[in-house]
Amino acid sequence: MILEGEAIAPSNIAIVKYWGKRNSELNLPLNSSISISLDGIYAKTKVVFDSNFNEDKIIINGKELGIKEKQDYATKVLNIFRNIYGKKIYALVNSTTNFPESSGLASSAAGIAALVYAANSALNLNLTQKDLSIIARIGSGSACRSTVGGFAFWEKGVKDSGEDSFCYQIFPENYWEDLVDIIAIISTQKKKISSRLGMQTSVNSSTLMKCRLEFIERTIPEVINSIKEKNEKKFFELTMRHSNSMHAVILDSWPSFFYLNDKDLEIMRWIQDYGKAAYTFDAGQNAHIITLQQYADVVLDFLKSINVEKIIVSKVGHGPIVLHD
Ligand code: 2P0
Repeated sequence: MILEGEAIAPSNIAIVKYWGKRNSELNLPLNSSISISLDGIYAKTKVVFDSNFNEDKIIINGKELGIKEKQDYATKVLNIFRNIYGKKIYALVNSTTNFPESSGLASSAAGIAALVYAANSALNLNLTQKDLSIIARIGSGSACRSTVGGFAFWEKGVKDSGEDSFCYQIFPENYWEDLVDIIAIISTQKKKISSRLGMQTSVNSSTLMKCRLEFIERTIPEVINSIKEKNEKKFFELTMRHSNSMHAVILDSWPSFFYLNDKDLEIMRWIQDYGKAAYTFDAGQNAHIITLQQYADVVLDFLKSINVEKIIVSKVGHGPIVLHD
């Protein structure tokens, strides 16, 4: 028996960031987070369940994953599907991103979100977006936010089971049409400390973590409101403060690590002086500069003047799409 499904899902950039878990097995976060699904930056994942297979095989951008890598992400997700389906049927997963792996953009969120949609289609399970976001979250936390388009809200939840830690859309992709994300690829080097290890180190050691969690609780309604009202000044300010807050916690962690470099600091200074854009950085050196279409050229001219490796311009995009032949 062979069952196939294929889907695409967007990458996302967090405005309110996920940095710290209360449960590592289920990827239950310490705080709720908010992200933007990115237009044109996506993963395409095909899954083939075959009763003749005796193990899962995962290929990402042409490279087969080793046992540990596959168990930590895709196999965890496939095990949940096998449980729901009620049969031990293994799969071949082939995932590609439309952006170069070397660009330093995270591919796991998009890849896993596409995998859950592809598997749901292959096994004909008709699970809801909410259910799929929970399964994606177990694969990789931020993947749950790639199960919707537009502006995504990942509810941290309070239950140990994780059933109330899921993601939903708060505003659709066409809500704030002139918002753009200009991604400056600063370095294509793989980061030394993974997000998974980094956030655990922060949970174990950062004395600032408690303040950050209070800051997030207090300002999440303000972030949502700034999007609702398209209040760019407030939205830019909060975006930068949430990025700063995460990187402050990271710097405060021990053993110490830090993702930002001199060029990033130069970008931060320039954006703050410019006043019509926001920077936000994930666990890496690449800058996401959120601004409005009418200011994009000024930002692009600045980025060209400091010689970044590559620039990608995106906007708020749609959610996953299941592909049919
Ligand atoms: C985020 N990041 O909210 C934050 C900002 C990185 C910095 O979510 O262990 O790959 O698989 O749940 O989702 C990256 O962490 O971690 C991340 P796991 P994940 O986008």
